Amino acid sequence: MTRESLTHEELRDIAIAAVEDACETAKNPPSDLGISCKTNRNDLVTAIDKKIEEDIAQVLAQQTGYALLGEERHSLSSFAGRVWVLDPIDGTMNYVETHRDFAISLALCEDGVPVVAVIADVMKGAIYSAIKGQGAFCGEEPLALVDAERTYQDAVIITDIKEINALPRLQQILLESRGHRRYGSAALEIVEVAASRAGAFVHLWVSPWDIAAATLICQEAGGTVTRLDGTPMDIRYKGSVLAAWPTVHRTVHNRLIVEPV
Ligand code: 2AM
Ligand code: CA
Repeated sequence: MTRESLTHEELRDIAIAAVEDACETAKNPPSDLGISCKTNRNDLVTAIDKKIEEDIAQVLAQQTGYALLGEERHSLSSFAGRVWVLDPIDGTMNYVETHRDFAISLALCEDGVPVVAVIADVMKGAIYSAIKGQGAFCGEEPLALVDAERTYQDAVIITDIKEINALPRLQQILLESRGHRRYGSAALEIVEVAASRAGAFVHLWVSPWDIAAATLICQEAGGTVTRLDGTPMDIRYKGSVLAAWPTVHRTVHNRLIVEPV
């Protein structure tokens, strides 16, 4: 068997096994997390982020040989062909401070398009996965398709104070909705949309590793994932994200971007 002939199912199983091992690493840290700041005092990395990235990189290199983009230490020269995209801990602030709502997010992309996705909600012990064209799963259970008709007035919306400040029209939408929430892990927040627990996730600045896996899981559950201006999601680039149930997506995009004030 050549590496190119590995099927999406085989690659999903390789990804799930690597992520499950990493969950054990995340749940059993040494007493000193080795915390350091990156771009600012709230942009953290720990020794566990780095260890998980190294461990998963090693397993994937050995079992597949494909290139890896990882948040902490792995860059790419190109997204051509099969490429893994890894966030070893999405929600590092939660890992350090709240001890919940952090994820391990791993996607396989083909020419920049996610085709296999695995996201672990580490503390809940839940593994979400998807293969392009085959639906989304939580463990062995298929995720039900999201309600394409339901409106934002009947939905919780996930967003952050930065977005509320930057997008004045968002405030009124939130007031008309069932309320807003924020968990602090973009991958898990998009999974909330996929699992029908929230109608939309609005974020101004996400990176490829935050959204590669979550985009596929949400789309496979019937959600719509674009940039905030409605242009298609291209996970190769940093930018905004609007992930939502179809009607919620249409109306939130309209209210935020299209309708005149
Ligand atoms: P992280 O924990 O991997 O850094 C919290 O606001 C969410 O946004 C998390 O998913 C976090 O991922 C991500 N995030 C934090 N800082 C970011 C940045 N500078 N660019 C993109 N995403 C960021
Ligand atoms: Ca991270």
